[in-house]
Amino acid sequence: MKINRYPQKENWSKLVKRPVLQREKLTELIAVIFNEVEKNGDQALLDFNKKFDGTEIQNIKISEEEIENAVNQISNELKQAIQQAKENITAFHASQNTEKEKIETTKGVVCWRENRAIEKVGIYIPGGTAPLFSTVLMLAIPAQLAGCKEIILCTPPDKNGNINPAILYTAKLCGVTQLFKVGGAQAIAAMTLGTESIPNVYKIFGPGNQYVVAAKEFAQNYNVAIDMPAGPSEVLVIANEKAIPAFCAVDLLSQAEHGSDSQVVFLSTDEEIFNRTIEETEKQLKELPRNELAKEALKNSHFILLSTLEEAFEFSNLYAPEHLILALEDFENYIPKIQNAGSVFLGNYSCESAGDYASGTNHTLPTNGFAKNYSGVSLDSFVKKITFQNLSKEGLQNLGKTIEIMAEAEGLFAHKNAVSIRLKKENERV
Ligand code: HSO
Ligand code: ZN
Repeated sequence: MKINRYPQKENWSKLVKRPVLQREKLTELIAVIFNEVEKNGDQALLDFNKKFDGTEIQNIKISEEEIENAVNQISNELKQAIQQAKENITAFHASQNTEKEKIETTKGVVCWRENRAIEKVGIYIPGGTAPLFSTVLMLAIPAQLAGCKEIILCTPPDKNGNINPAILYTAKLCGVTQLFKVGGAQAIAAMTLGTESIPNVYKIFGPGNQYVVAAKEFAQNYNVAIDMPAGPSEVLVIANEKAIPAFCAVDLLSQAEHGSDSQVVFLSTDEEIFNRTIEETEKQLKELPRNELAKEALKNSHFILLSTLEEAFEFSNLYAPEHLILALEDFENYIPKIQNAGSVFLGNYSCESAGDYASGTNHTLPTNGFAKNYSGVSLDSFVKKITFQNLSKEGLQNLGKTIEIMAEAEGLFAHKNAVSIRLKKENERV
């Protein structure tokens, strides 16, 4: 834990920097993987599964039977929880669907936009220490609501060739059309290039390790879009004298337990709350099963005492956190001060895990300062918006002169003539 009391503003730029990850130069390796997948398709995927994860499986595609078996392995309690989360996520994302609105910009000139779903999308769900079936909800629900025809999911099998049943159950529940047992950069290559079993897709979503992140970046060379640039998870909590230290500590730890590279930031304007939150964090850390990971994350994390809430919001906007928690009672007064953040949690009872799982908002959010220029995943992430226009004869008469003058000024006479010919013909007819 890095503890800072009243740091000078000149030093803030150091404090808002994310820990620099020792990223290997991965592009060459990723290029080799893409090449192999392009040449050898499914066989390359089976070979990589064996080579990188020590898993020997015969079939990349997950069968209906495996999915049915997963359904039987999930407790009713978990099924009900997933159901409630699904309903809330569906309600929130369905509300993002805006009706098309036709605008008459000049009399006789009508313009509008229509949504079209991205036809084929790919979802990557990492293996590793936590089976993130909640991420399946966050990506498959808006994909299905948007009307994506093919929703492909890739996830790595465990040593025995199995997939966590909650991932399979949730995928089935949320309309994923095909599932595959493949992980890492090779999964991203497969969804980019297509293989005998895995269709290529137009946009790839989901978190992953540094190989997956590098592969998603590489996929863009093949005209495949990605959800957003990725980095480790983070949270920033702003607390004043009304905050409850045990609540602040547990929110910081719930982000820290994601991984050793997570970062948490605690800003307080009250010295007592500040000290007690540090104590609580240390106390609660000891009891967590994943305390080794959380402890590592805390090493990179800042606890900062500031003089005013004004300063706290200024710092937070500079940091641009993925998650921002306002542990304040009068949070409403401060909402206008928030400029850069992925998702905001207001008041002492809005824990980040509510948004991670079940309140309805999406948990795929911009990290690493990208909250300055990116939004989190939403229904819009799964659609393209096509503009339409219709000019009536009268519309072209009303706008024609403007187009002709501008085209001539740019020296583009076919552009000008496109109007002139039409209007002339019209005049001749009259
Ligand atoms: N906090 C994570 C999402 C997540 N949490 C999934 C639990 N499961 C992303 O920011
Ligand atoms: Zn989380």
